[in-house]
Amino acid sequence: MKMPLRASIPHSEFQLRIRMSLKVSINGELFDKDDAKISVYDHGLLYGDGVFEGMRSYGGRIFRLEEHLTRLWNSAKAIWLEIPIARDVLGRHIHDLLKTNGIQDGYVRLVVTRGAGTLGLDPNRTSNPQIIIIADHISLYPQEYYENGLEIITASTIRNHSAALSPRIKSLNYLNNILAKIEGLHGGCIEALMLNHKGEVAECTGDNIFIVRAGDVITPPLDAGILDGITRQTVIILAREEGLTVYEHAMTKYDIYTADECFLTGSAAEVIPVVKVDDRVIGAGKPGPVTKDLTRLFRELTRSGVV
Ligand code: PXG
Repeated sequence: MKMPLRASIPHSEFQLRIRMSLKVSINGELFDKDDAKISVYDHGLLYGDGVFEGMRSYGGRIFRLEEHLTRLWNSAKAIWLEIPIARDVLGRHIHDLLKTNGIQDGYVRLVVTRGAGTLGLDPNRTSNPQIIIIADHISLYPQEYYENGLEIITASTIRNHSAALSPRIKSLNYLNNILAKIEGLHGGCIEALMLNHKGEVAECTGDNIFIVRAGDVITPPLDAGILDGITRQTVIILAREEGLTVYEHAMTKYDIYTADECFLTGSAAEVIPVVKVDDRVIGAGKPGPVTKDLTRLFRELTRSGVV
């Protein structure tokens, strides 16, 4: 017998779900998650014309908010998009939304689109940029990956050529990375390594990459054509504070295959070990000591209340 949908949810739980409905902010106005909508004429949708940030909150505070806002404003400037709100007001809106949604340790997606326009590329024929803030619960990589490490493959899709679209811009045009991600998924991997147009290692589809060799920490430089990751910046500082030497060096796949350790960094993933790349076992095939140290230090920092 078919039961009506609501009958299957105990009354109190149903009420709880209603009360817990997440709010989404669009231009400072709050909407229920399911009612938060923007125009199908928005150039963010029609052309990927816009910028975004993905941030973490710990204990209800955004980690490295100022760095994220700086990157957002720089991304916007690079695409001639003026963000029609003051930085500190936007920061307040983000924290207010976390509070409204009752989120302590969560994920915030900040999106600024070019706005609704005509069916043509011309950004002058769009209305105001739309500022969207989504504050939701974080879905992390499964814990087993942190314990045993990830396996990744190199995608054939290369990172955007810097002269075409700078990878420093966190734009709504993520197809380049999505194609690489699909290649990874087809190979049974949740992340994929991307090279640049010179064949050097750039980064993964949503994470920066590091290796450890003879105790030194090495990561590709920004001019390898990568996103200036905020977790990457933080891990470089933490490693140096630990007395480790950190190099920002161009590297090839060979350097990864022959490394002692490898790990990825990103706001969502934090620090996550990699133990196999293109079927080559990295180092001892399990998360190495430097990776473990940096994972712990990053966790301590983010859980310490430092923003
Ligand atoms: N490289 C790329 C290409 C990214 O998109 C990072 C590195 C890491 O940067 P941060 O500043 O987070 O340390 C990113 C950002 C997601 C998601 O939903 C994650 C990112 C981008 C888009 C979506 O998991 N990571």
